[in-house]
Amino acid sequence: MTNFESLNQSVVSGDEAQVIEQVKAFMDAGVSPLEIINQGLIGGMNIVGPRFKAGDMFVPEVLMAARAMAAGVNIVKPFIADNDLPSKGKILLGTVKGDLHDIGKNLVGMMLESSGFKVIDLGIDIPADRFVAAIKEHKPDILAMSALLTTTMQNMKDTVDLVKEAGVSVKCIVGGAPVSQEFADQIGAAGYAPDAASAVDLCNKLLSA
Ligand code: B1M
Repeated sequence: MTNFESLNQSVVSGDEAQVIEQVKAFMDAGVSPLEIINQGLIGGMNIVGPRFKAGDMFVPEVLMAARAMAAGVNIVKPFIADNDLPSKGKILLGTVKGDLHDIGKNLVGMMLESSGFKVIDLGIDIPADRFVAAIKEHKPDILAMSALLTTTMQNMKDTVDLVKEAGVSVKCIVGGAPVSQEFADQIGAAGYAPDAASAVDLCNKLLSA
């Protein structure tokens, strides 16, 4: 079994150069890109979260960790997206209005891409009307929204409502740390996924139904 502890620590300490070096070494050794992401890079961010919460890490350190993680992801990403999988469907993705968190959303996008979905990522801070305009333009099968703040998750409801009002055909799904299945049910979303891998399962399920 591959030991990712040292890569985890490089992410935590925000050492971008070391993350790049270690990720390259794992790739050269033939370790699966998904394993590098899930256990090495996400594994590192999973340590950062609780430390930030406990006040043991501060915003600049968290940003450095996020940047180091993104540098690692950038190396691995082409090897996942180039899997030559047929497109299973189109997913429109974005973080809702007022919310600038994108690490989890980007992981969801990468996992979806690597599973054969075409992903259109609108980015962060996306208001409901921009989601609806993009649905009209790109005609996705699924709209996947991310929110990391209890305040911004309410904007998912605004988007679901506007999608219904606009009469566009798309399945809305939601995710992000404060979001739950109960919340998804309350706002009339078609589904909820607690993590990136579950988002892939959910999209597979919704599009095969
Ligand atoms: Co922010 N932040 N942050 N932050 N930040 C949290 C979310 C927080 C929980 C930290 C805390 O206080 N304990 C807290 C929210 C509290 C709350 O509302 N419940 C918080 C706060 C308060 C804030 C600010 C308000 C801080 C301030 O300025 N006072 C501010 C808000 C800015 C804004 O958005 N308007 C802020 C800012 C920031 C940074 C810019 C410093 C940075 C973001 C950098 C970036 O994203 N580019 C940041 C970070 C990094 C965090 C923490 C530490 C880590 C988030 C993260 O990336 N996790 C976070 C604490 C924590 O999570 N414990 C925190 C790793 C990532 C892989 O997980 O995003 O959960 P996550 O994604 C998962 C799942 O949730 C799921 O799959 C992903 C992968 O498995 N998922 C989906 C996510 N989206 C999905 C969509 C789907 C499906 C699944 O679609 C269907």
